[in-house]
Amino acid sequence: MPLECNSKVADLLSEMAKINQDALREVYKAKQYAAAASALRSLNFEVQSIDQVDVIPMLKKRDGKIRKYVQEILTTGKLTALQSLRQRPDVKSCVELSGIHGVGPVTARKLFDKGYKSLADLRAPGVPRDTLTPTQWIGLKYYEEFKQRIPREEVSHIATAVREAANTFMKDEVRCYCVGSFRRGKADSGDVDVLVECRDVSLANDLLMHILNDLRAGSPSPRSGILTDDLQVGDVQYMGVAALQQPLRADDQAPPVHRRIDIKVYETDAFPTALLYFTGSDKFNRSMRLWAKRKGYALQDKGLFRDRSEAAASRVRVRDEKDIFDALQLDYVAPKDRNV
Ligand code: DCP
Ligand code: MG
Ligand code: MN
Repeated sequence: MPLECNSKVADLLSEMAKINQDALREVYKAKQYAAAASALRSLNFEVQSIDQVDVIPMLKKRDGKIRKYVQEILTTGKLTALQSLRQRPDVKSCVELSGIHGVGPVTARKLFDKGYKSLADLRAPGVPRDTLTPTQWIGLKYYEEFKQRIPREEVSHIATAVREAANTFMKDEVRCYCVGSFRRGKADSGDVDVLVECRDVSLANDLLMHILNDLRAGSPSPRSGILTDDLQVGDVQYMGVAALQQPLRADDQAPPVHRRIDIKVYETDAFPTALLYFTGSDKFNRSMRLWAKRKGYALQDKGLFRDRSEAAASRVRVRDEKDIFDALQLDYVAPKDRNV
């Protein structure tokens, strides 16, 4: 259970991080704010006076800026530096524009400099096609929908459709997992992540194309129309948009919400490491990768390698996630415990 006061301080610091990342393009500062916020969130006691933050090394220095901000929030409940940043028109615009899927901070700033200061400006009639890439136009179209969290039940329905599509390609069942935050047990997710196994690596692209065609409008399958737009179609990786064709509950009148979906196909040998990687969290991955590196291994989505060369010959044979933990002399961590 997060502690109320700590999360209030942390939320304001997270907003500073976001503004530094998306609008000011101060990447280093953004990381500092985010790190301080996450350290505060992980404390097991409520911070009431500034001396108590001494347990966080990066906040220990007396004249540190973030420490002073924390102090201000603790005593006044506000952060004036943040309040004035929020008022700046360029900051407001860049935060809004970089919320469009596919628009990074640099593009957001360019759009702002060209005079596009809001979503509404980009949605106005007569905006030239080449103002955004095709992917960014789709991001703009579904801006509000992509911002909504996806309930677990809906994630599961969309992933099931992908699994059913995959299983019409091969005679034997293929392994198909709904990964990301869903597999870590979260009640809702930001997108739908699906990992599909292909036993014959030479058929991986065929399998992915088969799945996509099965789910697109106009296919004869009962799942037709679930995929509504493509963002990026790679050989074995797909990023796109999905929407359920029927509401989850019969009495639900609202039209289906468009969701971000990622589908990835991996060969059997790489499947366990891909499963580990795409289950995350990204922080959990970072610490496990670092651990592997210290032991002389290279841990990637494509495999666990005995040395840094990542040559096929140095690939460690793993049949499941447990084998990866074993090889690295780690106790197995269940997906629900990887939410670090
Ligand atoms: N991943 C990673 N590093 C990245 C991006 C992704 O290690 N830079 C891995 C870990 C993630 C997984 O891929 O858990 C899926 O990426 P998502 O961005 O979909 O993140 P989650 O599914 O964890 O969260 P969300 O609910 O926001 O989708
Ligand atoms: Mg996800
Ligand atoms: Mn994803």
